[in-house]
Amino acid sequence: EAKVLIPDPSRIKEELINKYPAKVAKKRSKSIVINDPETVPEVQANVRTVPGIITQRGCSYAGCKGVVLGPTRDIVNIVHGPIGCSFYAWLTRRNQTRPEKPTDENYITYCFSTDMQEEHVVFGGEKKLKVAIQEAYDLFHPKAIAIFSTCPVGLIGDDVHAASREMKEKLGDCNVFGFSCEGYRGVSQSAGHHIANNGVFKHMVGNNNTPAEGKFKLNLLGEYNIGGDAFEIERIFEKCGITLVASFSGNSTVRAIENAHMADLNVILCHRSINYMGDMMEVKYGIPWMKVNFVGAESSAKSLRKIAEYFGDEELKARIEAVIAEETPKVQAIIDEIRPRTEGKTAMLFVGGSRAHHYQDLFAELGMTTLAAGYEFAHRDDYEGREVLPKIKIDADSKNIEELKVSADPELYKPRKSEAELEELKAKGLEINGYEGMMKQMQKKSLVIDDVSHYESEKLIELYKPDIFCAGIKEKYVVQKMGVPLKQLHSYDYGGPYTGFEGAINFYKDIDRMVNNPVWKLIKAPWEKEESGSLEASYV
Ligand code: CFM
Ligand code: HCA
Repeated sequence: EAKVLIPDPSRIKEELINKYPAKVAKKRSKSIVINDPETVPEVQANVRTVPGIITQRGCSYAGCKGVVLGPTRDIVNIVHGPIGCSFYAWLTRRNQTRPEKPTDENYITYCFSTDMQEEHVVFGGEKKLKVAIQEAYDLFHPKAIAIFSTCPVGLIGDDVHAASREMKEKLGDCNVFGFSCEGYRGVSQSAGHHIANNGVFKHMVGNNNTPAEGKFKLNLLGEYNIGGDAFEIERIFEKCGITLVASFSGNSTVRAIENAHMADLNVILCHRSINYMGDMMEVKYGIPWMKVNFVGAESSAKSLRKIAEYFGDEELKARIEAVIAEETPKVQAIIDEIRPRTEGKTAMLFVGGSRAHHYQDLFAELGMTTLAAGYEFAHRDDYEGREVLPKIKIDADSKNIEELKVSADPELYKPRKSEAELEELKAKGLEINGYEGMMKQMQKKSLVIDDVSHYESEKLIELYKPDIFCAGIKEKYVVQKMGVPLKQLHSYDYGGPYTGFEGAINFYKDIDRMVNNPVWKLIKAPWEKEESGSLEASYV
C-alpha cells in the first residue's frame, strides 16, 4: 500500500486540546490516541460528551427507531412523543426497501406519531397512544406495530409496554410491542441499538418455526440497506447459491425476522449496532456469528470465502470462486483507470460506529491513506478488538447469559457446529464470535479520535489538509466551506450502493469526481483569507 508521510501526531494532538480548559483537555486526551497496530493503545469511548462541546452524536431514540427498526418494511412504527421527534426523522436515513409486489405492505414512507401535546405531558399520554394503535390497526391491519418512546414519555412515566400488551391482546392478530428508547438513555445512539436488539429478539425472533429452505442459510446482521447496499449483497448471495433467511433490518420483513432462528450462520456487518443479536441467537439457538465486511471489493471477496469456509462445502467454494472471478475484472478495470488520479491522496473518516473502519478499505483500493479516523458512538471493542472487553451479555429481558440458556427451547437449541469444529475454523483464521476492530488495520501514527468535536475537526482539517473528509450532513457544508470535499458516509450524498463489487465501482467513481474537482481550489478557507490571519481570529 502507498504510504504517505504524515505530520507528527503528538504535535497535532497537542494542538487539538490546548485550547480546552484543563479538565476538558484531560478528558479529551484519553479519546485522542496515536495508533500502533502492533500494540493497540486503549481508547476512551462510549462516555458522555462534555456539555458545551459540539458533538456529531445523536440520541437513543435515533439508534432504536431510526437505525435498527427504521428499515423494517411491514411494521407500523409509531413514535410516542411530540411531533418534531417524528417529523425531523421522516425519511432522512436512506434505508431503501423493495416489496416483492406493489400490493405488499410497505410503511417506510409513512410517518406515524401520537403528536403528544402539553396536556398529555401533564395528564399522561397512554390513552392517546392506545387510540393511535387502534387507528393504525383499523387503517392498515399490519402484522406488527412497534411503539417508540421519546424523552417526555420516560419523564412522565407513560408505560408503553403495558399499553402495547393490552392492545396486542385486544387486537388478536397483530404483534404490538414497545421500546423504552427515550433519547436521553445512554450517551448516544448506541444505547438505542441495544434496546432495539432486545425488543426484536424478545418479540419477533422465534415466532415462526417453519424450516427455511436452502443448503447454505444465513442471516445478514447490521446491514440497513442505505442507498441500496443490501440489494447488492442480495445479488451476490443469490449468484453464490447462499440463502438469506433474514436481514436485520435492511429490506426486511416481519416474517423473515420471525424465522431468523432457522438459519445456520449469522454474518455481522455492523458489529456496533447488532452484536447483541448475534450473541443472543448464539446462546439461545446455537447459531455462531462471524464478522464480515462487504464494503470494498477485496473485503467482499474475503467475506465470501469466509462464508464458504464456514459451511465447508466444496461446491459452494467453487461457486464462490467463480463469482469472484467473474466480478473482479470489472472492478479492477475501474481501479486501473482511476487509481493514477487518486494514488497518494489522503482521507479522514469520522462516522457512526462502523463505517469509519470499513470505508478505509475502499480508500486503500484507490491508493489513498487514512490520516485520522474515529467513531461517533462505538465502544472500545470496535476500536481495539472484541477481546478487550469483559463478556457482559445481556439478554432480551436484561437477564444474564445463564438465564437465557435456561430459557432456550430444547427443541430449537441446536449448536450448528461442535466445539471442536469451531476451534478448527478459528485455527483457519476465521473470526468466529469475534471482531478485530479498526485500529489493527490502521497505519502506525495515524490518529484515532472518538466522538470528535466540531472544534477538533476544524483543527484537523487546518493542520492536515486532507483531500477528502468523510462525515455526515451536519459537518458537510462547514467542511466544504474550508475548501475540502466532504463525502457523506451515512447517506452517501444520494449515491450508492457502495457494498459488494458493483458498489465499489460506484464509490471509486464518486471519490474520483470529488477529489479531482478543481472547484475546491477556488475556495479560500477562513485561515487563508488575509483579513483573518489565523483560525482563531476568524472565530472570535
Ligand atoms: Fe452501524 Fe449503520 Fe454505522 Fe450505525 Fe448510524 Fe448508519 Fe452510521 Mo448513520 S448502524 S454504526 S447508528 S453502519 S445511521 S447504517 S450511517 S451513524 S456508521
Ligand atoms: C442518526 C442517523 C444518521 C445521521 C446521518 C448524518 C444516518 O444517527 O440518527 O448525520 O448525516 O445515517 O442517517 O446517522
